[in-house]
Amino acid sequence: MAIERMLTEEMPARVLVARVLAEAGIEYVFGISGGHTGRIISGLSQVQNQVRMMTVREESLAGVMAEVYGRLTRKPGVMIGQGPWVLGNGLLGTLEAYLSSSPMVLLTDFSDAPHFQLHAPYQQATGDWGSWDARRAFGGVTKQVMQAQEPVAAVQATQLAIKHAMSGQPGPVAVLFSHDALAGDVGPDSRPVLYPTRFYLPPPPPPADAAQIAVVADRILAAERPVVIAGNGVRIAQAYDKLRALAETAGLPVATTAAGKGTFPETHPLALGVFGTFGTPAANACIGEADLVLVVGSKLGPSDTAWENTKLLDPTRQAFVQIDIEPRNASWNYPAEQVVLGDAAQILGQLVEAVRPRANGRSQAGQRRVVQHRDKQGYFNAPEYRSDEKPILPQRVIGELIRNLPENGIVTCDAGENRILMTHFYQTKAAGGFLQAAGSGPMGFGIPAALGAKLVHPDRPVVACVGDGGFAMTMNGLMTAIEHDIPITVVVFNNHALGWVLHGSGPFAAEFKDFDHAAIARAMGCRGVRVEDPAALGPALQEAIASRVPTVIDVITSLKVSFADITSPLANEASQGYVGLIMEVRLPPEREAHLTALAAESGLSTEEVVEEALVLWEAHHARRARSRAKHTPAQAAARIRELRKGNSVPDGETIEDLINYGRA
Ligand SMILES: Cc1ncc(C[n+]2csc(CCOP(=O)(O)OP(=O)(O)O)c2C)c(N)n1
Ligand SMILES: [Mg+2]
Repeated sequence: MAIERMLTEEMPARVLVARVLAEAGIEYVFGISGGHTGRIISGLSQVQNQVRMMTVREESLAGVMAEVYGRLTRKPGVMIGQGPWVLGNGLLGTLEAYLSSSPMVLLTDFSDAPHFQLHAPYQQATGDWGSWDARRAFGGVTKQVMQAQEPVAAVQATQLAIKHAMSGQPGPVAVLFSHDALAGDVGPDSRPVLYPTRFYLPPPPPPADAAQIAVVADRILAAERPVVIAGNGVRIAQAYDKLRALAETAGLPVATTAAGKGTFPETHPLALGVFGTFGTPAANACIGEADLVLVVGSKLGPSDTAWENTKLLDPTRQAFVQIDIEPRNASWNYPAEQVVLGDAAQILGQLVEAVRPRANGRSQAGQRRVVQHRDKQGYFNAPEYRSDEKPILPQRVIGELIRNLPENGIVTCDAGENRILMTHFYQTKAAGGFLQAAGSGPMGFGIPAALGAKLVHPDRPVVACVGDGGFAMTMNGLMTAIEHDIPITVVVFNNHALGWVLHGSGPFAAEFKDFDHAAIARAMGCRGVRVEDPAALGPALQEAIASRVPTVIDVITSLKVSFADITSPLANEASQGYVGLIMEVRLPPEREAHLTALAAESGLSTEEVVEEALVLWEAHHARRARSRAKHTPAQAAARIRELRKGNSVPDGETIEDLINYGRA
């Protein structure tokens, strides 16, 4: 059948841009009107029954909501707004989409004024003298930048942006509209001719070559200790079911990357949880002894792989098979014996069929290996899940989330120590139940991510888990939740600090005052409760989920557990002093000699002295932050008296001095 033209009559370009989105099946546009994009938004008013405009309170929320919409639906999430603010404020989600391969389209503008372009009108982004350069700026953080200078191009660029965002490895594409592009009309006889948007939606990639699938199936069946590493690519490809089918058919234990957490239920008898730097010891043990590693949709970045510790992953003793949509991701950080390029869902489906006839008994064998590792290393069974301590331990908060969220619940994470603890301790019950930034790690991600996830899955309870730092960055998302009736729950791990920073490099510039986030939420029209008693947390969660009103639960949490406590020894061993992720103590050179002397005098190792200094430093911090550290001031004083005994601390040294040894 012949292909029809897009238009039968003349229409304004701004309306056609909106129509393209509707034709692509995109249900939401997130943003704030500004510059020339106001015209597109007025165009959107004409397709309201298909595309809903979600006005947010700040562009960073629009960016994250769009990114998450793209990640969960495979359709581009659209952010709209004026150039400078989509670039600057909206960067959180754009960068995340760029690094984690989420399809996204940015509809933004040059803020140019016709005739005056060379005289640098206010806010102009053409790159001419006196204006800023949107092409260059967006070029560094998107897959592609398109520009539209006249009406036909406005429509065409929108169609092509959708195509580019979805093709191959997905990502964000920016469309920069000039004033003139949105000011005119387009007719059926336009040059070039416009065609309906469905022809620009990329077809699914072709299936993998059958002969190669057969080879990979043979390798899987021949392996004695095969294991799967599932990454965020499984989520983008919506391959949850196929992953599960392959794991069950071939008896493959499944670990995920941190970004891939939530692609395989961690309650499944073949699940190992997250592996690597902040992973479960069971996952790391099983992967370390694997003879075949099937990597699905993961770049295997060093921060995931315990800094490429060869005790974990080592292609000289393990066969790697890698499934990826992007050739440049395959055989990148680890050489793979077999690379299967294509769509993860499709390839996993092909593999299921190929192994099924010969997979007898494999499922049981895989489960036995998982049980062994879980029994030996433990698996989501930390006693702290039920700790009654006050302030409440983060593990207890996570335990309550596990116990009180229904099977289909979704949690979204922010950045910070709370995210690392969630990654390590939270046990997902269903595929799709966990979402965190996969590429970058921005604070302020959790709330807009929950809003985006709730729009995609209105029938699943969605809980954003955020730190007090991250909460403040995007708490205006609660206004959007009220305005657009998006009933999410927000759990604040309120430790009055940038916990990650505090445990990484000390309390300087890392402490916060106590704010009543529940009261802030109530003032916005949400429900808000503060929880200081661990026993009150479960009921608070139950009520929040049942209420169907946006709710903030402000939980006063302890700083007692640090990311260092759950960092895999494999990562510490291989990090080679990588600063910023692995807690380490560096001393200025003049202190180094003193430390050695102190160690010699005290009979302790230098490591022990440093450890002691750190404890004292925490105690010092604890005094100021009302005792939330391992040692009370009294215990700390006793300890330093002990050190002073036997002259281990030279006269004239103050506690303050000793404390300072622990500081970078
Ligand atoms: C937007 C942004 N700014 C700064 C950082 C660096 N950073 C990572 S974690 C963190 C501390 C987060 O504090 P909070 O949200 O209270 O969580 P906690 O670590 O206390 O659990 C900081 C500053 C970041 N990741 N993102
Ligand atoms: Mg905090």
